[in-house]
Amino acid sequence: MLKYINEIDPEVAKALKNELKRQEEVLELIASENYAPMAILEAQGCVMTNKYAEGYPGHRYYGGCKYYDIVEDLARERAKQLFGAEHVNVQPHSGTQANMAVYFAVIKPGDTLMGMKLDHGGHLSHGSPVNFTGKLYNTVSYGVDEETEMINYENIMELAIKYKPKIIIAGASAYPRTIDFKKFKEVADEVGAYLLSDIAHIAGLVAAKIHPNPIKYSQFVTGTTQKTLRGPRGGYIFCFKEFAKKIDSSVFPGVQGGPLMHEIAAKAVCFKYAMTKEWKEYQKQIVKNAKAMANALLDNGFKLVSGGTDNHLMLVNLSDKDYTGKDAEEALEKANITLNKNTIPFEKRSPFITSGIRIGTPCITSRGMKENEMNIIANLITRVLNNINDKSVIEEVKKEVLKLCKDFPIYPDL
Ligand code: DSN
Repeated sequence: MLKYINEIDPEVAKALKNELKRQEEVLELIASENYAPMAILEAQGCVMTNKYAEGYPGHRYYGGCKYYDIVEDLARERAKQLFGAEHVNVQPHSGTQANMAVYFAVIKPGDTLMGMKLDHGGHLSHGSPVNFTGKLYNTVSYGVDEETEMINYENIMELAIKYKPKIIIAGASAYPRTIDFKKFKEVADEVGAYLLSDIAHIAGLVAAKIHPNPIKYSQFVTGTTQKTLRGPRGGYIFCFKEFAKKIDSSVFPGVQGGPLMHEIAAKAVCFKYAMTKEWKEYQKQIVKNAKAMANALLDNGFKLVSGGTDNHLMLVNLSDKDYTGKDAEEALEKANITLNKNTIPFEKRSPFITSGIRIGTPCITSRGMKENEMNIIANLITRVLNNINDKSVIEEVKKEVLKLCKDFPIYPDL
């Protein structure tokens, strides 16, 4: 493994080997991460990294793009078929760039954009003041209901009527419940706004038809391939046919230059995987595992934001504990359990400290783990957090984590 890197650059080779070991030996619960299958890694490390292919299939600004056209067309056709879309652009380098291309296509600086508050589960590119969206646009944010901790569609309607946004963003990066895209469409229609549904987190569930699909309700749908979809890092934009030209020219030459064609090859492979029966079963298992983990944590005395989960993630509310989200993240990391501290709705602490942790099941499901392992992991988490300052308990849990990881390898061929 890494024959050529070893020869030219032993320092990088060492870091790569250590990272593989780390991934194999850690229970990865970060909700936005996953393990790309070998076929995807192969595509990402292929000769298509060598060439410029600015433009689109059949209309390139460089010669020699015959095979690039084949690969991009395959990615586009598969993505459209998978999600039932009229048009897709698979060139955005990331989810944020996909969102940027949509905004640049249809709204102007100073226009009003409405998205979910970051500390209620939204994403930076949905209007956060520290993001370009917060700097370029007039932003209005909606949150979750204080009592149910779920999206309150009546409140969104009231806000939309009051502030008249040009674009409304439905979607989140830390929301454990089903999103009702039809209701978002009713709000958008009421005020004449565009609807952008950002499915980055839930794309795999949507493609497997276990979460409602926003395609028919939204002029624009953006997402990434690296999360529940289990593909390479990258973005895409679906849109109604009438916006196809606008979106394509907003991506290139609007916000990007040459597409990352090796990533697009990997996206094509990812969409092919996503059409298989096994892959749909895998998506179902992600959700079953999340529910099993949520129930086990509730049984162990933890509070969950909104009381549970419908998708691949949950938010544990630690505000009744004598430790913070940061403390929990650090203690669990010592036991080889990786997750991220996360703000909870109506958070009182800073985003660097927080009163919550976010737990996702895509990675551990990719390892082949099922409900039984979710109970074991929930108990390991509980043992660490109930003994957060006890080094010997953390050491014992780490040993059990290492054993579990060994029984469920990620990359036996590497
Ligand atoms: N930063 C990602 C997440 O962790 O949810 C979203 O882009």
